[in-house]
Amino acid sequence: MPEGQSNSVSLSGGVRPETADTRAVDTQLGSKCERCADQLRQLELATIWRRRPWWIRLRPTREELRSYAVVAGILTVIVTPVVLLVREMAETQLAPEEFARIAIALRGGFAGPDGTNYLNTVFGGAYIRGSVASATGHQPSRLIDTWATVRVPGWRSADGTLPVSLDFALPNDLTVNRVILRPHPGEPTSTWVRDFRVEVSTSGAEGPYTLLVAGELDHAMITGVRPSEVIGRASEAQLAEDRLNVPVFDVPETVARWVRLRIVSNGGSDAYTSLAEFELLYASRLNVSATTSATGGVNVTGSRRPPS
Ligand SMILES: [Ca+2]
Repeated sequence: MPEGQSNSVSLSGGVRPETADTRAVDTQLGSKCERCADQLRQLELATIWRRRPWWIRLRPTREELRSYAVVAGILTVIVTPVVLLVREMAETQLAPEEFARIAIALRGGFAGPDGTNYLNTVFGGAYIRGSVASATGHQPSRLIDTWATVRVPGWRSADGTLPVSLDFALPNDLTVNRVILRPHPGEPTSTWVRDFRVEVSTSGAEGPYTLLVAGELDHAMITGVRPSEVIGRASEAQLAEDRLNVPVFDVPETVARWVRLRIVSNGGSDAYTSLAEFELLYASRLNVSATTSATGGVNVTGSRRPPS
């Protein structure tokens, strides 16, 4: 055998002399077989993947898991603050004034069936001072929170002292022509305000004050439901349903900035005096029949609202 050659077995089974050419051919055949083997493995894997059991088919792929994680992260970022806000709102007890602000916003304005009440806190009215102490939880601000329902406490004096003087301020000079005093439906009628005077001033909180109306709240003219105490939250409709029907006191148009309510007598109680709401309003198209008195105001005995 010449040098540089070796024997190898040929495909025909004979002995083939190994040369540089035969080694090159073997190398090409070997690489081609490796590619064939890879393709066969790929085909086998594809067949196994297609024939995989159903429970394996249900398993998410890594890419799917990554997508799910991204979506879950986005939802967590968006939903968590909303959930916390809703929970905080559900646990927050709204003050009557805040509830009134929401109710007025939902109603779309301050004007109600009796006119526009300028004295409520949402409009800008404020309590200044009183001549007597008030009972705990029944402060004078309850007189201008818009509510006259058994579900919201009203004002109570600390004792039976009479007369009582309570001063308030409007947000600015405003023309008014109606006064309404709403008793609290949950309070004994003996504590309800009976004789009263409303005086107004444009000079200052110290006065001088001019009589706007001296009236008697005739309890016999007050009608409506007087439910027993209700516990728990209530919607605006429920808050309004036990509001009593009360007389209104219509007066000539008068400009006012400071307002003094003087409660002269009540229904006979010597324990305390109560009132749910004190309203000073402007109502359009009034038919005012009151007579101007010598004091510059009018004396009116509680009369029902004129027909509209
Ligand atoms: Ca009230």
